[in-house]
Amino acid sequence: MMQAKQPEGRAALLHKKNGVRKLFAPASRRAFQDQGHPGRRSTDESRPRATEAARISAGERDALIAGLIAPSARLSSKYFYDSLGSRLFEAITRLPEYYPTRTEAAIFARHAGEIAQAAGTGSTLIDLGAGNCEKARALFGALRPAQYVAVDISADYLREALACLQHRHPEIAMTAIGVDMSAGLSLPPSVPAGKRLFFYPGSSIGNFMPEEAEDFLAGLRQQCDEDGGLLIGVDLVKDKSIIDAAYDDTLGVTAAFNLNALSHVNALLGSDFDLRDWRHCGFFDPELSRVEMHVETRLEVDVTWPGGARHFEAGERIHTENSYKYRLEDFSLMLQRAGFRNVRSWTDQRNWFAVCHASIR
Ligand code: AVJ
Repeated sequence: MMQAKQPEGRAALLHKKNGVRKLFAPASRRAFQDQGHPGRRSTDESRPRATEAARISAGERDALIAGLIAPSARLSSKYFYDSLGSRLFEAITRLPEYYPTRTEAAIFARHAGEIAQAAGTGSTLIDLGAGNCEKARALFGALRPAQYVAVDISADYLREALACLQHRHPEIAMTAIGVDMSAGLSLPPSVPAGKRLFFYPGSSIGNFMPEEAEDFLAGLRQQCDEDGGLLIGVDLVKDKSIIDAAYDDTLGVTAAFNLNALSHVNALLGSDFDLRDWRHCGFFDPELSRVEMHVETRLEVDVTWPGGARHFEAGERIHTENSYKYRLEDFSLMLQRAGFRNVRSWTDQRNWFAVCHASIR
């Protein structure tokens, strides 16, 4: 776990309100601020407030606040992915401990021929959570899609990636769609109805609760004609120590990724989370078969935003992510309950990760 440097002695870490440690009496507190103490944020001016707050809808803001003030505070994992967060995730995929991305890539590389045989060529490849579009690009040769539709929450990041990709593959029609899929997916009419191949790699399906995952898959099934299909990656249950290391790496990149969600929330909400007060917490719970990520406060703090506030006791957590791990048999059954048939799967030699293809008929 990443241990950030403690800026002050232990006594100073007892309670903090409005960004100022309560240790100081009001007069000395002012003197402290006026000196512009290095490394200490002295005023609110350094925080992005109203300008960025405009980028969140009223409904989304309400949902975000509801999570923050809930007795067990929670924050949707979609808040990881601002432009820095998307780049931090990309860095995670290159960490030695983070096995999913490279294991999945090895499965795609090794079984590309068989996968293409199952999935067919000339499809409209719909990449759900496309990110840097690397995974789809690696399959273009085998799948030879007629059209590529990249869907992701961070549209700016997506457009950059797609511009570069279109340049390299002028033969494939490409579209970028920026949507939040956590509320289900709806495609614009410009995406042809026939021969849709939904591509959902990376075990992103693990972010859903299992019941929601099944509903989401059933929703994809509904958006396929009879000639459609699904190509999906899923992380499998394995030894706890391997999973723990993947979600709490020694470099602290996952910690930065997790804490960055608070900085993203500050920008959206105008809140005053001080990232130095929070630590990363990520572990596999074998009972629930999921990784849980939390941010945990090192001390008692009050976090405020325009129109609201939340008190956190020392050690209190905000739950930021679930990442479910499946048994292949269970996952295959889920695909079938969602309305898919002919489930085929490919795994690595250690059985750490699986790629599944399923069709409609
Ligand atoms: C993008 C959801 C697949 O759960 O492994 C990586 C996100 N969180 N490290 C995952 C993540 C912490 C990732 N997914």
